[in-house]
Amino acid sequence: MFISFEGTEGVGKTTLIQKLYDHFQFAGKDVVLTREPGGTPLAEQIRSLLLSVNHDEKMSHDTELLLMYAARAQHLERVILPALAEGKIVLCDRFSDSSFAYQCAGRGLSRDKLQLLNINFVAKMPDITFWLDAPIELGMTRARERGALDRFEQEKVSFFEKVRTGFEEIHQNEPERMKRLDATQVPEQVFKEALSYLN
Ligand code: Z5A
Repeated sequence: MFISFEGTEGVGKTTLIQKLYDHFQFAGKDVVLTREPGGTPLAEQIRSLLLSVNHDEKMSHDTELLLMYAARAQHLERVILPALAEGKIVLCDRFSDSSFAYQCAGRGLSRDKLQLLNINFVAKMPDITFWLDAPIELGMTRARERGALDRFEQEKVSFFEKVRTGFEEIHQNEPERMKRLDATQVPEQVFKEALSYLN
């Protein structure tokens, strides 16, 4: 089973994934925990490029989109597809829904561009996606206690509001795959809600 986790920053994706990882391991399942952008050494290098604020020039939106998919292609081929072929459970912190929410809804890139990339480079979509939803300010407050902000975290609230609308749109279009979790709840409750969809 391929499970992805989506949402705006600081909503608790990493926290939930860790709980589910522990849960599956305790149950004796073979489980792989991974993330995007990243998940392989090469894709992690692309992640560094994407998140770095130390570029001398502004990264174009198209470049950002293509780097996301370059990392994803590597990640799918090297990690996700082999793990699924071996019958493992894959827990992935963000996947292509993030590209729709951030690069299309957030940055304003056309859906046609994204669709072209998905059709050609995404051989497998998640079986289930958890969208952790919470007001933008709540996630920002949680996440920003960590310190230095990456290139995405430096965006304004209005950008993240658009991103949230993007996730809402996917949820409306694909309610069977994308489940909305109320991320304002305490972590234990978010975990229980997620489990209820898996049992
Ligand atoms: N991006 C993109 O644009 N396009 C793409 O296709 C992809 C990604 C794949 C990096 O992602 C950036 O890449 C991302 C979008 C872009 N940028 N942004 N924003 P990332 O997933 O690495 O970055 P992130 O979203 O900023 O992750 P995060 O800040 O680590 O958030 P999180 O994993 O959802 O939250 P957390 O680490 O579990 O929790 C944050 C804090 O809140 C922490 O102190 C927890 O202890 C606390 N927490 C967690 N849950 C709770 C609850 N329920 N109550 C109270 N406190 C909580």
